[in-house]
Amino acid sequence: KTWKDAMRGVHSELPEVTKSIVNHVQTSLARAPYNLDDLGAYQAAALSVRDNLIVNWNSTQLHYTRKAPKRAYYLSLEFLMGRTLSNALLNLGLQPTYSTSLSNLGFALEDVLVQERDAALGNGGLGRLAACYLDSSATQELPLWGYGLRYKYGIFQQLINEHDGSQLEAPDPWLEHQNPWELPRLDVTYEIRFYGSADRWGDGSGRAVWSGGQEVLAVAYDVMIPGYGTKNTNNLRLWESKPKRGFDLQSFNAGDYERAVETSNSAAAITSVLYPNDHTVFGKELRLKQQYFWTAASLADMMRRFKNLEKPISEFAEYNAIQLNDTHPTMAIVELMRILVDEEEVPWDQAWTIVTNTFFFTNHTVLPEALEKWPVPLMTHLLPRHMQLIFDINMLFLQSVEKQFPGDRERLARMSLIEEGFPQSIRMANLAVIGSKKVNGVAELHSDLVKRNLFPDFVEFYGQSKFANVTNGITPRRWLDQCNPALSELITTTLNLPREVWLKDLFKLEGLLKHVDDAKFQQRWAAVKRQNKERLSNFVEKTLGITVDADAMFDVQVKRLHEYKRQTLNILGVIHRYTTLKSMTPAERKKVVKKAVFFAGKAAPGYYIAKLTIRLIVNVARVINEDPDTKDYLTLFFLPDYSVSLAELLIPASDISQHISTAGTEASGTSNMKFCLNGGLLVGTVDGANIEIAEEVGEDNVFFFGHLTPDVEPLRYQHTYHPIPVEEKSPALAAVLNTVSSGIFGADGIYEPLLNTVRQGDFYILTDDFDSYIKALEMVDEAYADRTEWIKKSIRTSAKMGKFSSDRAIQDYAQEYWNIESTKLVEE
Ligand code: DL6
Repeated sequence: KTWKDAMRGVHSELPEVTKSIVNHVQTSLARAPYNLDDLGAYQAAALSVRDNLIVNWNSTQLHYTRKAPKRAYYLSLEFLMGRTLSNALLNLGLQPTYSTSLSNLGFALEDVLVQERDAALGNGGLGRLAACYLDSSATQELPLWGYGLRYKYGIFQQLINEHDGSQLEAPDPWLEHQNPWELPRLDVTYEIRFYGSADRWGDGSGRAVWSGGQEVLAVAYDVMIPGYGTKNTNNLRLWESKPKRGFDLQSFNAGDYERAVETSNSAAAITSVLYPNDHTVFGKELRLKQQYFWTAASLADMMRRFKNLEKPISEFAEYNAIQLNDTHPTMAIVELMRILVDEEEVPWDQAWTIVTNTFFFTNHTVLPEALEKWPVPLMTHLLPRHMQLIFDINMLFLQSVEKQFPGDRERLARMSLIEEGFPQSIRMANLAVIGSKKVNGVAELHSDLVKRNLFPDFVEFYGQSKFANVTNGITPRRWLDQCNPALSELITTTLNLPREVWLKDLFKLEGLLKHVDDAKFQQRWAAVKRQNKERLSNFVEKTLGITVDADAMFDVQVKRLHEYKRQTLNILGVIHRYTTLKSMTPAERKKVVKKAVFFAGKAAPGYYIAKLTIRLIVNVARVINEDPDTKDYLTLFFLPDYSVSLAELLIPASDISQHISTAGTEASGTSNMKFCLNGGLLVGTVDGANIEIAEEVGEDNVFFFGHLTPDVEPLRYQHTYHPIPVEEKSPALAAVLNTVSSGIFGADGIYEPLLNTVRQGDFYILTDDFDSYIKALEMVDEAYADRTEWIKKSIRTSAKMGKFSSDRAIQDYAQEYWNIESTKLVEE
């Protein structure tokens, strides 16, 4: 049937799904069917799928309310969700039905799916992890809600300047078209106060009254999170800020229209934009406003739900566990104290016991520039009552430290919530630690560094048991089944198991190991990779207008641009390969493994060196891809505007991916898991989750290089006090730096500031790691030349990725931290 047939009054004969799509076109979109485009078809299909989600979501929420289990809440300033339609179809088991219905209406599901704009409410790993955990908690039927902000603008769109190759930023108006995946809850609102004054009761109770200032309205938007293979549908509640009143009537009546709308504009500004920095903090008032607005609204909401249970307030922690995704939501600790002490009149000590049994804190980075600190004057001005509470918490905490370590003033100074200085500032990480029941890092090595380098005093004070590890995970639904349907199909037939089984128990992939030597299976495995490489090549050709040879080895590094992630090392390595190729005879070149190198990632708009790195990559690509001597052997691409959707294209196509941070700097990394799950091999340093990946897949299936974590500090010391010239340390690297300086990738010394980060100081130890990096890449070439062995490595890698399912990670949290249980929706 064609779309037109469908519209000729034959509704009653159409299958339910087709009818529902048609109805949405006519009613929700109010569009005429005959000239409906792919975007319209996407919107109608999405609304139709949403109808299913709403039914399941409602039943789940009702079920949770009736059962009243202990709930967990995941507080994250970032949720990098990507597209929803394909995920919802998969999880609801409706993919084939919608594919057929759309096809009957004249649309191809693949064309419709790509119409959706990514929901990009996050910067990178931290936000995507939150999204994976939502998927897993719904799949595991755990009563968990996410709480975040409904930014009007997500992470900026990245453009590349055609003239000089630099990054340009444009806004991401992702809500421009209707967003079918959210339900505005105009009835769920809270008033959130800022500024004003806090007056203590002065009766020794610690209580105070906070009044005056500005009040802003938090309005809830609910995003439905379907579980895979279950009807359980969890909720992500995002808050939007709105003025409490439309505008100031007094100013309006006096004819001062600008003033009349000023407050309303400032209220709306709170949730207008996501801060685009992932490892640096700037201490801006608007950011603190975002953090408090979000945590206060979320806690008010939890409190309202808890009160409906009619349990004594002393049981709050028995019904609620709150996970702090990094320090961004730490104000929730202080806000819960405020609610308990000032509003519920709970005695201070009891209130603190409730708080410290409710919260759990995950640290996501050891980089010092990411540790949040708020100036005391700013906190006093914006949240006067919270500042009082922080001082009180600190005083009582330091008294207890003093008891355990009498007279140790330096220790007190280090552990204090207040850092001395002009002005004083509040150490949010210390507050998160003392206000939480447990603290964890996100990979074994990182959790160790958290204890040893970040919080050693706190480990001594509280003991080891408060500090633990939960290695990150990724959802195999999105990061295998959805992004790599051909591989998923091959796995299902090879394991001879329904995909529902292995997608929910990823350890089942180990069953592939017994087929590793089967030549037919190897061929099929290689054919899937090839197909994915062609899919990426087509995309590159469409977007950049450059042909990519799918026979080449695809080498990918995609992640935020950051000095510690060392994209610089990679691009310098590419230049080394290029100059080596140039120095060869044509006959010698023919023996070299052909390679296509891909980069993608955004740099924070104010991060000069990271932006300069992008510029270098783009300009090196321009030279290399045009060079007739080498272009058949080496090509280079910077794909603009990296996103979840672009990752879904790139990851299945990689032969090798690079995770090459300076040892001890990458907390975990999660894209390393995604690449390996899709049969890509890993070049990496002994850092973050790379280590655990190697433990699982075997060291002979990864390409490790570089110095280890304990070497890094001594090397930095050496660089500062006994510097050795690059020429001496690594002549190969010195030659590469000189090639860049020579101006062939851009004259006028534009890259000198970037090169100087290596030549002088070299904080990220590129000079020390360069030679072993090049060696590792040579070993990759060698291994790749033996196609059969390579394919076996690829199969073995994928087969051993069970540990890295986010289902395992979320179960760790549920059992070891939150103490919540699976609460399956049973229909009555
Ligand atoms: O835990 C998720 C992710 C890790 O995999 C990365 O290694 C880490 O860099 C990232 N951390 C951040 C920093 N955010 N803050 N603060 O994004 O977390």
